[in-house]
Amino acid sequence: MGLFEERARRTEWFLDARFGMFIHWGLYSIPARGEWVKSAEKIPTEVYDQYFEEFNPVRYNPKEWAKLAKEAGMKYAVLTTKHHDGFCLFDSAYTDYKSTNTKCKRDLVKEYVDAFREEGLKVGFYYSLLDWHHEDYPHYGDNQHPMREEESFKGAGHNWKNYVEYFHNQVRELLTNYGKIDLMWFDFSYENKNLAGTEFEHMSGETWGAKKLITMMRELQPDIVIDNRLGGDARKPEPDLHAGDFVSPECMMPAGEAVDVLGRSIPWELCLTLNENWGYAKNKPWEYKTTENVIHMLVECVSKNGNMLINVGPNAKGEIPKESIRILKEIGEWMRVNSDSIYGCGKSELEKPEWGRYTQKGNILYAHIYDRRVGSFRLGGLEGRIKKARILEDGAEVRLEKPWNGLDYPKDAFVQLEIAGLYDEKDTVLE
Ligand code: FHN
Repeated sequence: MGLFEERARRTEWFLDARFGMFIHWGLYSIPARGEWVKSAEKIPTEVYDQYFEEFNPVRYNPKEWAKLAKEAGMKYAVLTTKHHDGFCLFDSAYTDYKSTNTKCKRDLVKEYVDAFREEGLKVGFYYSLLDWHHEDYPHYGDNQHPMREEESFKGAGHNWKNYVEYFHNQVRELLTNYGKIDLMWFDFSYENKNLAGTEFEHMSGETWGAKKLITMMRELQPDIVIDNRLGGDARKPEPDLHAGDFVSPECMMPAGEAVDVLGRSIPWELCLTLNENWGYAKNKPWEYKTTENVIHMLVECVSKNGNMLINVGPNAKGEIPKESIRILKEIGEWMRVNSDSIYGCGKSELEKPEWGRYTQKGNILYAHIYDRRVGSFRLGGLEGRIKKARILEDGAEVRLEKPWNGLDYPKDAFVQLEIAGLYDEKDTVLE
């Protein structure tokens, strides 16, 4: 079986799940100015370490997080096991900079895995390739982020080989000590999320020992789904080994589905924040997205064969912000009656209609109607091709006779139709 077929087998659950929870949490939740605070404010390690001494999330209860994710209709979650500041939320044998050495003395990752598995969700780990704490990761001046300066990245005075060995060992721990892990989300930066790996070759692939790392990971967890941020090109007929199993656009909706050079669909996942911040932040009064906005983005991702991973940033006490909880519960209300148009669905062979979007599963078409201020409602030129249509939420029949008299629901409702029995190109009704 080639890498393309292997990728298709591994990502079956991922493509069915469509919707997940991203969780950015760590020491940075104490300064509450976002996860880049150490670099952005040039905080010296000895000052930042006050947060390590103080960290004690007394109200951390991942069972609540897992219940919220499940209630929102999410099928998987991805927790930061280590972000760029190098702090590990798990009991690693390779560092003292870990949650089990803080006041809480807890393996936060283990509790997360147990709680989310108990709720039936797939569990994923985020792991930052950057590490502003490890002595052998080059801290380039104030920036601490030697993205662009190759010469500094090789790190005069740093033993790069040691750092690569360190993070390979930690990945081994994560994939050995916590049971079956379904997804690994390596993170470097926006340069790595595009389709063609990264424009910074020196920060990609074998810089990270990617082939050896992936081989080890597949030995430990043969079915694990891996993202594309180790670099590599997912578009090749035989994708690079380190190109991972899905591409990971961030915060910006792709124009269309991800395809390889042969036009074959590539799994992809849009990760995005609820309020412009990944880590907990109080200093940026940026608005939260509306629930409707998030639902429309989820529908758009699925209509383009993609997933959506929406982020929450718990605070220093271990609680998800109330605003995030409110939005996720409202999304759950919508998913409770419309998830048939999301789970296991993907792009329709039909052109996008002007009044909304289609998602499709087999020969069941779902019409997501955003705006019917068009008077009589037209099913995008499908007249005569539809066997029956029902409003997804309540199963109500939709009249298909002409003249189209529209649907008796509020003028600008966001309604999902289940349209069964489309005729295929041979004009035979598909049951
Ligand atoms: O620098 C990180 C950022 O903090 C956050 O983790 C996002 C999430 O995908 N990834 C990087 C930015 O591309």
